[in-house]
Amino acid sequence: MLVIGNHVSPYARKVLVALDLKGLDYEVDPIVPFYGTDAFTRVSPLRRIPVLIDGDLVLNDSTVICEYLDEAYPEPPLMPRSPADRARARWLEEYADSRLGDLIIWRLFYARIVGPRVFKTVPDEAAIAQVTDVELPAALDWIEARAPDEGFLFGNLCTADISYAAFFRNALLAGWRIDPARWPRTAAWVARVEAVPAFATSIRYEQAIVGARGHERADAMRAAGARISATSFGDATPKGSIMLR
Ligand SMILES: N[C@@H](CCC(=O)N[C@@H](CS)C(=O)NCC(=O)O)C(=O)O
Repeated sequence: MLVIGNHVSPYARKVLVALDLKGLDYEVDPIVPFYGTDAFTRVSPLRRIPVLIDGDLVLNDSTVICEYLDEAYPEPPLMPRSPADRARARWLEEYADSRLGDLIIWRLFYARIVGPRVFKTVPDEAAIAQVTDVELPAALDWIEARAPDEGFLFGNLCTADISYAAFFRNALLAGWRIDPARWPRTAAWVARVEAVPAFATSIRYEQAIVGARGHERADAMRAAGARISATSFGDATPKGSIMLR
């Protein structure tokens, strides 16, 4: 199997952690999506990571990919068992993917890190403060009421747990940390997810590539021990983003 994507994307990280939890063999093409080639557009029409290629199956969207992995490779399961809990897990994952995606990825991480580095944009500090001081704390209040006292959301680790911990890594990379005095259950739960070996591995790769430029990431990940694909869907110069246009 091939994953196009890298551990600095919370969506790609979710898939990479799921693959490791299931002990599956895969290679990574750790491109930054804005640098994708025309071949990347053919496998990812929104020019987004992650993409999973399993034989002749090409899949987009981290949630779709994780559900496929869980059905095709059921052990260990990454969804709870009962239909009601499965539905709850999907909603919690969706909240993370859409609300935390909007706040942490588009309005914080992209504004502070990706935009200035890739597109030479200047951060709008007032817009960032609205996220860090108002909207993200409100989202944390909502999450805190649902965070588990111990263990994970539904007993065993599931995709939704991975999703939350993945977004909070990007918040941290952009300088925002969960305050354990204000959101103690969330802080402790996210720390438990980060300590799961497959997630801890993803942090090691994240640290290896976070400072590297797009075209240096494959070498940085190879040096850290990852299996990197021989060919790449990435280019040397950015082509742009549907979202940031
Ligand atoms: N719903 C998608 C979202 C994927 C996504 O937005 N990925 C970001 C990286 S964090 C991306 O590829 N952005 C490139 C762009 O929008 O131009 C999923 O769950 O996979």
